[in-house]
Amino acid sequence: MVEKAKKELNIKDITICDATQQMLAKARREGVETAFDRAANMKACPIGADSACCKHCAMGPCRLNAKDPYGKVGVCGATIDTIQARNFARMVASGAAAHTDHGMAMVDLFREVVNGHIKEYRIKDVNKLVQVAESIGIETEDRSVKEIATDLYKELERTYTQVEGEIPFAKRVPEKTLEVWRKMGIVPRGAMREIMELMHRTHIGVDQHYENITKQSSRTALADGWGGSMVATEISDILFGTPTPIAVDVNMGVLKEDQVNVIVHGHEPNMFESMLVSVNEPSLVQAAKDAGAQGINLVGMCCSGAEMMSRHGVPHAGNFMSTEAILVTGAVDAMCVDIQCIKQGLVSVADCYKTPLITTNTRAHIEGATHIEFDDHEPQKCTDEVVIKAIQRFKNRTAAIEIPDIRNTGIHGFSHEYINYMLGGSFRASYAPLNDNIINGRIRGVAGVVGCTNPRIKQDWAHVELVKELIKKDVLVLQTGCSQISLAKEGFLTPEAAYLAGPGLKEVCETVGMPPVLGLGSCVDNSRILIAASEMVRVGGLGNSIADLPAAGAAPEWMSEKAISIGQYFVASGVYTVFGTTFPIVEETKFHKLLFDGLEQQGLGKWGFSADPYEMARMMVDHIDKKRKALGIDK
Ligand code: SF4
Ligand code: MSK
Repeated sequence: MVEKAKKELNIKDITICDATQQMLAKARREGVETAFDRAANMKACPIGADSACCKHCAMGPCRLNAKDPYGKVGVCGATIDTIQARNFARMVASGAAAHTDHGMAMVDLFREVVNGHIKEYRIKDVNKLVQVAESIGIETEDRSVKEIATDLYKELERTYTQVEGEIPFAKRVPEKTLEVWRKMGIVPRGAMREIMELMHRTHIGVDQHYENITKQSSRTALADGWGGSMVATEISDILFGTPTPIAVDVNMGVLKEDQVNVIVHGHEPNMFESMLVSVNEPSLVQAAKDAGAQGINLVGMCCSGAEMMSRHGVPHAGNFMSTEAILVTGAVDAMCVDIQCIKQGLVSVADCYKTPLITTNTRAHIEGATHIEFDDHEPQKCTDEVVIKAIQRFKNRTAAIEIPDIRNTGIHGFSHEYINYMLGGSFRASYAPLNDNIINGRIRGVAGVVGCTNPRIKQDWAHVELVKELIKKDVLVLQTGCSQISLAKEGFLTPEAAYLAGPGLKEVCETVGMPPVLGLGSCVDNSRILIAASEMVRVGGLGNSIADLPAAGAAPEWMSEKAISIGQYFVASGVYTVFGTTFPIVEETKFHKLLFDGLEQQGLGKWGFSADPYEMARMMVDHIDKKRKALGIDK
């Protein structure tokens, strides 16, 4: 396999990340296979790629013909529209489940901290606690932290379990957006109910109207964006601190040859927080020194990495498509993972370099990895053990070590609160300067560019080219997840990158001293973009709903079902959302017309697709201009 891949792949064609290129070359020399090789050797199934097949029952699996989509139906009679809508719905359900289960774990932790059962974590950001409580109508005046926190826990728990009525953060949705949702019957109840209903509806023989299925997809996705994800972000801020801008090094050069290198990769901040304590534990630091190391070097990857980078300035080594490549350095003494976006392929690469790959979450074991269960009630038990294993591996290093000498310093940690503060003035009114700069045209609009990297497209390339085009056209870019790391590696998250922006955006960046690309954190922190959008509506001058804003979203290299859920909650919130690489749909079907046009006519946003980042930029800028014109601010 690898031999064949060697002939087929030019490393420069599969990633623009220099460090990943260097490591893929080393992997080739050492006969190590990665997802890039497997992607080259496994053509994506064309029927599945078009979402023209169904395996929802044993009368099938059935496959229709994407070239003649109405030429036949499934054995049960399901049409192409039903099949596509159901497949799409199940992606939304799975993605929303991932975010909301993560959010619920954060709420569980919060409850245990508030009732005193967990002492290792505490409420770190009391201001944020008060602010979140007030945003959903909890009385805070003359009340203790414990009283407020207890009420907040009870309220936020409803985000998951509420059987009827609207979830708590529906109160944060701009009135006109909420009105549209109410009219359509898509204001979410608790996520458990929405996901359960969506799975029920997509069972054989239940909901067989693509429009009705898609309505429930919207409701479920909204339970993610304005529910599970938003709660995860807010609780994490309350417990671990709200990020503020901080200079951080990104890229594989953050590994240190003379230190014990521990990588944490995944999505939950609690294990990573505990690891931060463990790597600073004096007895473990001494043990590392006794083993001949200069110290213990903690590094993040993927989304928990993005979160810890934003909060604590922990260096970040790379995004999703670099997680196998970094093991090839030979310098990783332990990779500790929790949930989401952990490739099973890490096991064999880690094995080649005798790096312990350690799973920690009860939901996510991997065959061949070592499992050390993480328990919030005694967090350091797990993370200390990981560090001990890493020290042992350091002592017995045998692999040839080669660390790419590349580090890119950038400014990360722009929470929505900080954007408020940075753009001037008191809370609430403080989005006014952003709105003013949009109204006066210095900033043309705002774009969220987010999401994964995917071996079906040159790693980082579409992210970087898209963002370059957008800022050149005076569009302020907000980023999260792996996309943020793609741009950080290219130096865009620095105030100095303002010179790459158009004249208006450049002037604003230079005045405020901010980068033209603002990094907001992990995938669940896309909820920060929703809150920022709501604030922009509330401040005024840019219409009455999120759909009125000169704004657009994109995930140019997406790969996960979570990305589809995120895309659908942005669309349902009123945002034009453009995906790249591929889209699971047959063009010109009724379902395609619904997603790419009909939803907008119903008062929501709509989907767009292009595999070409320049075309994506054009589509987004055209949309922003269309909204500016509608607002009468196009001159
Ligand atoms: Fe085929 Fe219908 Fe069964 Fe799907 S649900 S596999 S279309 S028979
Ligand atoms: S980690 S969902 S690859 S952004 Fe959040 Fe990155 Fe996408 Fe996973």
